Amino acid sequence: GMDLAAQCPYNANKPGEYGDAARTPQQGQTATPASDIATASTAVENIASPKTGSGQPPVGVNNTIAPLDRVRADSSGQVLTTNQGVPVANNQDSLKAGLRGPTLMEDFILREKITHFDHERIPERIVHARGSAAHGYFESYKALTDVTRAAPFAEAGKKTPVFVRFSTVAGERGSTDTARDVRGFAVKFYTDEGNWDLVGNNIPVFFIQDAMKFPDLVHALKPEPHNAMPQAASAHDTFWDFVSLMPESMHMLMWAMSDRAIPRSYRTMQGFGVHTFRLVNAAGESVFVKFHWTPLQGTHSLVWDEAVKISGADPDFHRRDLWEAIEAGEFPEWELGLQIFTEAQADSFEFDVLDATKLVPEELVPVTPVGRLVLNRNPDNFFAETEQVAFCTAHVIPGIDFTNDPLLHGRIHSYVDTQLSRLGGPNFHEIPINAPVTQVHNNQRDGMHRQTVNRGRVSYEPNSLGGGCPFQGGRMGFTSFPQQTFVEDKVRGKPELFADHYSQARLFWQSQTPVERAHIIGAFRFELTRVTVPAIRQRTLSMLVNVDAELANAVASGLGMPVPDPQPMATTRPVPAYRSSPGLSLLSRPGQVGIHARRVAILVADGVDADGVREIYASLLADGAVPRVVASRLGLINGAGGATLDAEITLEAGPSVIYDAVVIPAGAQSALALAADANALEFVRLQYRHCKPILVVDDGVQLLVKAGIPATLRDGSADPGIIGTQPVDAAAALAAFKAVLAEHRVWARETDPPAV
Ligand code: HDE
Repeated sequence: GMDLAAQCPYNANKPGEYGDAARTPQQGQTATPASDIATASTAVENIASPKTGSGQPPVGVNNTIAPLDRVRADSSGQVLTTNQGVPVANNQDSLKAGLRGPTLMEDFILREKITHFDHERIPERIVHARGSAAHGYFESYKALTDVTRAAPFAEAGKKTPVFVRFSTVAGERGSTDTARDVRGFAVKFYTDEGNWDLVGNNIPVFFIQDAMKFPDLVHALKPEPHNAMPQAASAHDTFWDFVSLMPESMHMLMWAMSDRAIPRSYRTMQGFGVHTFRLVNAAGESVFVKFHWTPLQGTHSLVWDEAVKISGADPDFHRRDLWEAIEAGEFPEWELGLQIFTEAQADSFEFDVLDATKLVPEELVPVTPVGRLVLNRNPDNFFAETEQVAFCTAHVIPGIDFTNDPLLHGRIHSYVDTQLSRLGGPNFHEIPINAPVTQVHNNQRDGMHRQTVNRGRVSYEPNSLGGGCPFQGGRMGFTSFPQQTFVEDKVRGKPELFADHYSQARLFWQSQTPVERAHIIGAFRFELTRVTVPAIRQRTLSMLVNVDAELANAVASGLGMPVPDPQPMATTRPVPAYRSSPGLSLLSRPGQVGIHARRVAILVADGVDADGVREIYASLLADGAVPRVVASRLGLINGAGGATLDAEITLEAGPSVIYDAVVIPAGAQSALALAADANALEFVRLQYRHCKPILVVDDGVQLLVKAGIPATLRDGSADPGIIGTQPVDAAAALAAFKAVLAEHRVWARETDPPAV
């Protein structure tokens, strides 16, 4: 059989969990020697950490990991205690007045246990409740001191520890990962000048321009208040009612209806800071900046039918993907790119850079790569780290500053405020995952759950009793950029340029490939089909008319509705006439990065060419892919000629949608046995429908024939994604299969409605 032990997840960054050290009893929390704590607080890279395992310097240990050791607990070899550290003799039975008598009030052990349990849950995030996170580092390619004094960019090769949380927006904490939704991309940099949170999304623009509308947007998006439906979906009346009355959302809707909203993986999404921020250098000079994260894994998405089915097959699809990739040492990476421009340049743009529904086209300001982000360690505890992490747009450091984007200004308030109820008070910065690696010194005191033991009697400034400490940093500290402000009347309103709601929506549409356009049409059709009020459908169509006639026609025809008149424009100014910006298309982004972490199913039954399977398996594994032997049942498979295989998962537990590609090995008996199992027929049909590469060896082709899979495309040409239907050189066929797998999908095969 397969050597499964060799594929067991092993992450060198967590030796304590999976290495030899896992067998050695660990210290419990209270047993931490004081010397340990002192070492941890010096927080330099590569400190040997006795509590993460063997005591050898763990690969990739970073500043956030070492201080967290102070609070890591590992119970191996330890006696069970109460929260007061009292050893517990019996954890099975409550204390009773006789074996059949009532439970006694004095059972403090039972009461402590139940009381703690009763309070295990905290409020979930009002948006972005569902998420997954990982530790890693940011490494600057070069010094950016000419434009910013921000610590992470101080010198070439400088590494700053980070914690990154990805999320969906609409769904509740337990909702499915593959909902059609925007994804959060929040990065906490633990810099040597305090924490900087870049709280972004996987889409570079937003639905609304002003924080005033955010509660309305979220109320419209979330499950409807009377019946709490639908979960994790925008396809319902209240959402489309709201956005069709808010034409400023049109640009974002185009992105949200594109394949960006159904990523293949968190690892294959771009990230964006969205707002225009400021960089400020040591001389106090400032430029504007937009932040871009580009995945080195390529930019790939699911197809909608697949996303829907994955919701049932594996609602943790993205969480699992991120976790498994990191455990397997396939550390995901993103390149940070900056669009840097001056205030004078911004004044010349045909849009307002303070308007978060607009992006700065790359043709106007190129994206300059400045560093890379690597995620190399999974959290030890989901609640302590991923749930309790508090990202706040107010968390900036010297060198990073805000602009007057009215959406950003609302966020600067909101994120700190929401943590007060979510994490229960003003000391959430002391929760280990939120604590900076720099020391905190100020005169803030007390409050719920205070951890710090502040010494001395001075908690005010100025003081003489404490020698004036802690003292103001002056120019060393954060100084707001002295942006010139003009005295104007107080007003509730927007600049005129904010009223152009369609130019960039059209730019986005025009930049998409035909395949991506078809998917956008399909997404609007699906969402508006779920809308029950015809007037809302019609109003949305009237917005689409302003974007593009072909788009509006196609969506209207899918809904069986006539194309309405265009919605009146909010602006009378001439609007910019953009052509296209290829970088806005996922499919035209370079993404040839091999087949790392791609999941490949190998379908087998008795009579299969077991040696052939073993070779293909080893070759895929060697290239970083994740092959799996899939069969009708678990256990031993008797291959042709006496060789055997172990089935790793069944067709029922590992259905088509969770694999990126399928291999049908040689063996007529095996192919025919599989063809008798409807799960196998459905498997290959869905692989075909979802445009996935299919490697078929020799007589294995009988499974494709029985499943009714056409060997040619509609135009009669050979399907470039079905490889090896003829007896060809096995090595050449496998190489061709890998090449198609690296491309991810065979779009030429796609039809609407699906042909198979
Ligand atoms: Fe958020 N958003 N947001 N948002 N947001 C939250 O903060 C808010 C916006 C984003 O992984 C909340 O801690 C307002 C834009 C991410 O923990 C809350 C406005 C962008 C996350 C909040 C916006 C985002 C949040 C809920 C409009 C992309 C998850 C829990 C003025 C640039 C962070 C929390 C994580 C979370 C408010 C708009 C991204 C309520 C008021 C634009 C990635 O504070």
